[in-house]
Amino acid sequence: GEIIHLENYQPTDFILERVDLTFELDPTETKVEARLIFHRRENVDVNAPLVLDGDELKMTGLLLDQETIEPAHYDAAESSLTIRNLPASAPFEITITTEINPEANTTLMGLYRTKNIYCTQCEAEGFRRITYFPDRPDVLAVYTVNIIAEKATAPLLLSNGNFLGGAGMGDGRHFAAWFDPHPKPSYLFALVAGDLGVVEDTFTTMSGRDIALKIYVEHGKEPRAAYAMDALKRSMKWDEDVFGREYDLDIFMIVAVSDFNMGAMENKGLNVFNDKYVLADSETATDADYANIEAIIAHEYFHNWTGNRITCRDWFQLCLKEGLTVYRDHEFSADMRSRAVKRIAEVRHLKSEQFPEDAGPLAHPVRPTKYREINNFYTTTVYEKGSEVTRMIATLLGADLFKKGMDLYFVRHDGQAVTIEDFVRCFEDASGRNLTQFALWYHQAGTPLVSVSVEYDTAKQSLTMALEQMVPATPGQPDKEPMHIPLRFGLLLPNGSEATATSVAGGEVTGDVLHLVERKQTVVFEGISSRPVVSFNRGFSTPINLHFEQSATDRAHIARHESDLFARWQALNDLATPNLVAATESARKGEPASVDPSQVETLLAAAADETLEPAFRAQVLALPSEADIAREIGSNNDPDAIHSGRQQVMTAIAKAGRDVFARLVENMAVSGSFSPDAASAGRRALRNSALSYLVYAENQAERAIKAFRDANNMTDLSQALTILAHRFPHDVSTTEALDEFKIRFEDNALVIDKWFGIQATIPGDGALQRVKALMDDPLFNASNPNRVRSLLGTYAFANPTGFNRPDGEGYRFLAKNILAMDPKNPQLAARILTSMRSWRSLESQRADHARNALRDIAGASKLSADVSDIVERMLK
Ligand code: HT7
Ligand code: ZN
Repeated sequence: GEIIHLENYQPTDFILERVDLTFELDPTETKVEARLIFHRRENVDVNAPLVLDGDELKMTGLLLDQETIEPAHYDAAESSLTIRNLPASAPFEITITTEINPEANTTLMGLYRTKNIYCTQCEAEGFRRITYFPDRPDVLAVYTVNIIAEKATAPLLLSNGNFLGGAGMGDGRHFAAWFDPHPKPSYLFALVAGDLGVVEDTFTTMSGRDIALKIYVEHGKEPRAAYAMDALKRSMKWDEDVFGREYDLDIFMIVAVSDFNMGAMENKGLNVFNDKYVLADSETATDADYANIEAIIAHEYFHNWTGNRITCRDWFQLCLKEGLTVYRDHEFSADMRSRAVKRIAEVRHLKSEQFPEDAGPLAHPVRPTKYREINNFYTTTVYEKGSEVTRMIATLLGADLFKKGMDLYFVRHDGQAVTIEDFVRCFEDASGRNLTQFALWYHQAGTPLVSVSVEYDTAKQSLTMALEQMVPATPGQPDKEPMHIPLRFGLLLPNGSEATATSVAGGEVTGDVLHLVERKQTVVFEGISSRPVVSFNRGFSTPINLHFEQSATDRAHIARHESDLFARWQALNDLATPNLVAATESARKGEPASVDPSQVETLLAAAADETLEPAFRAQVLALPSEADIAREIGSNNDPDAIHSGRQQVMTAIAKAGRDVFARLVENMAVSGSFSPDAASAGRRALRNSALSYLVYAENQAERAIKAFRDANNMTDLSQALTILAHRFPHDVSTTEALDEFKIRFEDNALVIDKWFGIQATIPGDGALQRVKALMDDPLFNASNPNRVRSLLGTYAFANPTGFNRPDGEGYRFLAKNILAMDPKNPQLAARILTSMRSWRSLESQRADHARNALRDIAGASKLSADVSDIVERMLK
C-alpha cells in the first residue's frame, strides 16, 4: 500500500444522495445490489469520472439509470471502479451487483460468518468489501436496506435505523426492510442475520420518547446479558444528564458475536460487540469483566453523538471520535464507581501501554498526518492519549466553559464530518481563549519530560519553582516546540493543610493549575508561611514524565495528607519505584536486594488504613509492574533481573506485612450473594492482593488451594488459580486445579480464555513450551481472535520473562505465528506483532535476536499491508 497524506485531502467530485441496498444472503454466494444516487458537485469538471473503492470484489452487473454501461465507459479493477461519461449536473443512479463469499472471509472485515450468523464490520474500510462505494467517512447518505435470507436458519434480519417491515416470500425465504433516516458514512453500516436469542427492555428519554432496547446473544445465554442491559440504560441516562444528549432512533440494538477483531463497533442503532464485552454472570465473569462491559457498552453508546451524528472528515481525524468518546466513557465510569480508583487504573493503563508506544518506533501524533494502513492507527495514542488531551481542555477551561464548548460542538457540527481544528475552535469560541499552542498536543508525538526543582526561602516566605519541558524526538519529528502543559499541583504544609500563595509571578496559575508554556519557566509563589511539600500533577492532569527529586519523607507526607487521592497513590508508587530499580540492579549483579524498611512501613500503613476504601488500598499494594520498571530503567533491560528483583521486594513486603495481610484476608471476605458493585469488587481486590502476599510470605500453596476450593465467583476463583499457577507451576495441586477448571468450563470459551491467559503468563523458562502445547489443545482455535489474543497475545504482551528469552526463541516463535496468521487475519497479526514495539530497550543479546526475528518477518513474501507497515516502522 502507498502512503496517504493528510495534506492531500480533497472532497469527492460526486455527492451521494441515497443508498438502497438489497442483500440475498447465502453462506458462500451472497448477492448484493447497491443502487446509489449521485450528482456531480458544483464546479467539478464535467469530464471527471466517478471513482469508487473496492476490495476483493466480483462484480456481476453495472447499470446507469437502469441501462447497461458500455465496457468502454468503465474500468473495474481490484481496488476501484471508475465510471466515465456521467451526467454533467443531473442526478443519476448507479446500480452495482456484486457476489461475495461470507464463509470464506477470514479477515472479519466486510460481510462474514461467525457461528452461522451473518455479520458485518465496516470500520474503517470494510464496506468496500461488500460493494464498490465511495468508502470514506465524509460521504454521508441515507440508507434503505433490504435483507433476504432463508427463514429457518436466519429468522432474524437486522440493519441500521428503524424497521420498515418484512414478510415471507413463499420459497422458504423471507425479507426485512430497514430505513435509517440519519445520514451516515459507510463505516457505520451494519447487517446481522441469523438465529439468536434476545433480551428486551425500554428506555424513556428526557423528552418522553420510548426506545426499544434489544440485546441479541446466542440462545441460552440471555441471562448473561442482564448486566449489559443495565449498563446500557445507565449510559443513556448519563449522556442525557451530563452531556444533554438524547437518543435519536426508536430502537437501539446490540448483537454479541464470538469472532471479532476488536472490542465492539458503534454502527448506527445496531452495535456489534465481541461477546466478551456483553456476557457476564458471577460464575463466569470477573470484576474486571464487569467493569469492562460497563465501559464498552457506554463507549459505543456515546459514539452515537461523538462519532455518528458528528463524524470524522477523514481517518486522520480518528481521535475526534475516539479520544473524545474514551474521555466520555472514563467520566461515566468515574461517576458510576470510585473516581480516584478509576483514575488510578486509567493512568496505570496509559503508562503501561501508551507511554511505551510514544517512546518507541511506532510513536505517532494523536492526529497523525500520514498512514499506510489505517487499521494500524486504532492505537492507544489515538484512544487514550486522545482522551487525555480532551481531559486537558476540560482542565484548562474549567467545567463550565468545557460544557459550553461541547454544547457548541454539538449544535454547530451536527450532521457533519469534521476535523480536530473544528473541534478545538468550538472551545476557543466558547471560552475566548487561544488554544493554538495547546493544539500541539494533537500534532507532536512523544511524552513530554518535565523537570522541576523547588526552593523555599524562609526569610521571604516564598517558593520558587524552576520548570523545564522537553519533548523527545520521535519518528519523523526530530524537533519539537514547547507545549502548553496544564500542571495541577498542591502545596502541603507540615501540618497537612494546604497553603495558598498571596501572589504569583512568572506564569499563569489558575486555581491549582500551573500553565507551563515556555521551555524554561520560573514561577515564584509568595506568602507561604513554611516550607511546603509540593505535590505535582494531581489527578495526572497532564500525560507527562515528571522528573522531580523528592525525599522519601516528602513522598510519605503526600501519601498521608494530599486531598487528591490519586496523588496519594502516585506518591506511594513513586516511593516503591526506586526500590524496584535498585533491586533489579542487585539481581543483575547476583546480589540480594535490600529493601528500605521505612518505605515498606508506609505502604503497609496505607494498606491497613481503614479510612481508605478497599479498592484504593488494593491499588496501593499493586506494585509497579515489570514493564513499568523496564520503562523506568529505559534501556539495556534484562527482564529476568527485573523479575527477580521485583519478586524479592514482594517477598520482603509480604514478610513484613504478614499480620496485616492475614487480617485483610479475614476482614475483607464478602458475605451474602454475589454483587458486581464497585464496593464489593474493591473488597475482593484487596483480599486477593493480601492473599497473594501471604502466599509469598509463607511460600506454601495451601492457602491458595483453599481459596480455589472456597471461591464462589470467578474473580476469586481465577485469582486463586493465578497464584497457584504463577507461584507453584510444577506443583501437583496446580495441575489438578488447572484440569478441574478446564473441565468445569470447557463449554464456555470466554472462561477458557482465562485458563489460556493464566498459563501463558506463568513466568520463566517453561513458558514457551507451555504455550506451544496449549496451541495444540483442542480448545484452542487459531482463527478466533479472542483465543489467539488470550494465548499468543498474552504470552507476547504480558509475560516479560517467558517471552524475552535470552536465546530469542520467544521472538522466533512469535514471528512464525505472525506469518501463519497474516494471510487469514492481517489485522490481528499486525496487532499482536506490536508486542515487540519496545525491542530496542532490551539488552543487546535479546535486542539482536528480536531484530533478526523482525527481519525474518519483513523478508517474507506476500506480507499484508498491515504487517509490513508495522514491521517496517519497527525496524526503521
Ligand atoms: N470504532 C470501533 C473501531 C473498530 C474497528 C476498527 C478496525 C477494525 C475492526 C474494528 N472493530 C471496531 C471501536 C470503537 O472504538 O468503538
Ligand atoms: Zn470508539
